[in-house]
Amino acid sequence: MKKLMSSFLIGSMAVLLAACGGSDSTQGNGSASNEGGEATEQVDSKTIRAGIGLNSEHPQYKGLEKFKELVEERTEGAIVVETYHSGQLGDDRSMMEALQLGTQEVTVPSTAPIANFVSEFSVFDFPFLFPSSEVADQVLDGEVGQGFLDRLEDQSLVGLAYWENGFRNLTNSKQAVATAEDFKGLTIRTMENDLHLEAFRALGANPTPMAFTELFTAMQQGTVDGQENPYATIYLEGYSEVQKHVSNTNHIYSPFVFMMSKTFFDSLTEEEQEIVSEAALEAGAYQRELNREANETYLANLQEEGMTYTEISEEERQKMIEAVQPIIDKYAENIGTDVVEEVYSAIEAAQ
Ligand code: TK8
Repeated sequence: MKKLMSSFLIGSMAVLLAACGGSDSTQGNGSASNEGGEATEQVDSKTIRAGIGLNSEHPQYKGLEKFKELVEERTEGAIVVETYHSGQLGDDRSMMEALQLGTQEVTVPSTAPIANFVSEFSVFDFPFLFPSSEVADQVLDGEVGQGFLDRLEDQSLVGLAYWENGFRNLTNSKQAVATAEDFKGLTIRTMENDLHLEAFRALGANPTPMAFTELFTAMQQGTVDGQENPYATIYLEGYSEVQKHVSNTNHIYSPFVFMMSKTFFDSLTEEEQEIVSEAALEAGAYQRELNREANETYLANLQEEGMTYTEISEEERQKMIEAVQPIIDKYAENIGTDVVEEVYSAIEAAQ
C-alpha cells in the first residue's frame, strides 16, 4: 500500500499548495524568510513550479532538488524553485500543456509523450535503438540531440537538457516472459505513444495507452497484466506489490527531457537564462549518475521482494527485433528518413 496512500495525500495537499504558491517540501513560497520563520521584506522573486511524475525517492526527483539548489544559490534567491513529485501537478502530457499555457514552469517528461507534440521525437523510442546509455549520452548531448531540443520551441517549450529514465523492462502478474512468444495475449500498459502501441501489438501483446499516474491502480485492479519501465521505477514505485515477473527485455532506452515554459524562459534576464540552462545540465549529469549507480541494486531488491527474474536470450531478443522492425520502418518513413539517418549515423559515430 506504500505507493497509493502517499500519492493521494500528497496529491491533494500539493494541489492546495500549488494554488497558493507553496509546495510540500522545504521550499519557500516566493517570500524570503529567515530561520525564525518570520517573513522578511517581500522579495519579488520569480517562482519555478517544477513537477514530475515519479516519486520523491526516484533519482529524477533528486535531480530536481539539485536543480533547485543550484538555481537558488546562483540567483541568490531571485528565482525560487518549488518541486512537486508523484504526479502532484499532473502527468507528462498535462504538465507539458501547463508549460505551454504558462501555468507551470518546468517538467521532465519521457520522450514517448513528447512525440505527440513533436513527432520527430518518436525516433528516440525506436525499440533497441541505443546499444548503451553511454552511446545515448553522446548522441543526445551532441549536435543531433540539440537539434531535437530546438524543435520544441514551436510548441512554446524550451528543452534545456536530457536526463535519464533508462532501459525499459517488462513486468507482469501472469507469466514469466522468456521468449518473444511469451508476450502473446498479455495486456500491457504503454505510455501514450502510438509507436509503443504498435510495437507491442507486433509482439502479439494487447497494449493499452495510459498516463503514468493511473498505472499503479490499473495493475492493482488487474485492468492491465503488466507494464514496462526501468528497474529504478519498478522498485521505487513499489510494483513488486502488484507484479510477479520481471524480464530484462531492455527493449527501449527512454531519455527524459528537462523542459521549461518558453513564456517563462523568455521572461528571464540573459544571465538568469544561462543559470537555469547550466543548472539543468549539471543536475542532469548528477541524475544520470544516481540512476545508473542504483540500477543493478534495484533489480536485486525486486528479487528479494519476491519477483521472479527471467533473462532474455540473445536469440529471443533477435526475434523481438525482427517482430518490431516493420513498425520501425513505418515510423522512419513518417518521421522522414533524413532525420532518422542523422540519429543512426550519430549512434554509429559514438561507438
Ligand atoms: C513519469 C513517466 C515515467 C514513464 C512512464 O512521469 O510513463 O512509464 O517511464 O517515467 O515519465
